[in-house]
Amino acid sequence: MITILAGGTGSVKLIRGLSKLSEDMTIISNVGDNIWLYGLYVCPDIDTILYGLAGVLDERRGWGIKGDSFECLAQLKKLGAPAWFSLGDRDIATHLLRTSMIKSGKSLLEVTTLMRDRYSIAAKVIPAADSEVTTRIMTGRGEMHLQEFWVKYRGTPKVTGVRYDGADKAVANQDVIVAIRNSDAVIVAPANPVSSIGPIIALADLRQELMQNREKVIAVSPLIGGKAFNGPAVKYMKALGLESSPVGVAQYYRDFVGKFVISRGDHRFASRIEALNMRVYETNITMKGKQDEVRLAGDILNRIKK
Ligand code: FO1
Repeated sequence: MITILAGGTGSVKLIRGLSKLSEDMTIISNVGDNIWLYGLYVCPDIDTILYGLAGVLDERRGWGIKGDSFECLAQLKKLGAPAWFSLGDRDIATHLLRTSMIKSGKSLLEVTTLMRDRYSIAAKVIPAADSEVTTRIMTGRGEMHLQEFWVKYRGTPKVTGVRYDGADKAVANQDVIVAIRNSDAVIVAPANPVSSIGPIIALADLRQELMQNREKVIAVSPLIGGKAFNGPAVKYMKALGLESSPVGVAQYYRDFVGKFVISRGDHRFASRIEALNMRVYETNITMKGKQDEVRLAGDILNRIKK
């Protein structure tokens, strides 16, 4: 049994690869980028994982449903509503169902499990917490929701800090704790450490459980050299005073990660990561197509067995 800590776009490739090789898989999804829009509860990372595993993800964008239309959004624009977040028409069905179930008393986990069943997804998908934990970005233009920073302002404002609103009061889903405890390995996906993994490890009980299982936690670097595969990882890392390299990511994870996977071309960083009491594995961590996803997943599973 394996457990994966995951964000959205960056994580889904490895998750898909692992799903082809492992039958017993639990995915712990980030909830920090969830946002309320037009009265709807939108959970981008949960949806990207579900759509990715169901084979309906828009691969070009890395989010939303492939072939979706945006008629509702166009109409909202006509009515003068703020329309900076592109919700597709079919995607809106997910948010409508989720919001109505939550309003009638269901938990985010119950809603996610229903969606997973409807898509016949074998892997368990568990939101890190049922209560709201929201990633807020401190910028030169003031504090804002992560989606406002990334989508509305296109990631341009200067970032001075990041905080996870609600994390101090939130408790992790119990299924998450049990999954970490019972898994043969816990994989930290190559996701943005600050905005995708950060909100998950900000939950004190979850972090504690990971720390107690450090030897079986294996993280895949989301950076090659000083560059992230996509998104603003480097910008957030710099704001937190972290070195923008695989070493900076390893330092951020040092309390709860025992094994760290880096690109073969990043061999020069290996000794500094080993000095954090981590075992370092070097391989090709680029995933350009479905074959790459399965290759990297296989590589990681082989390392776990050793
Ligand atoms: N990202 C964008 O850059 N622009 C969008 O308009 C946008 C809409 C959107 C709608 C649904 C959804 O699930 C994700 C969406 N994303 C969009 C992606 C999202 O902002 C982030 O990339 C994730 O939250 C990070 O994992």
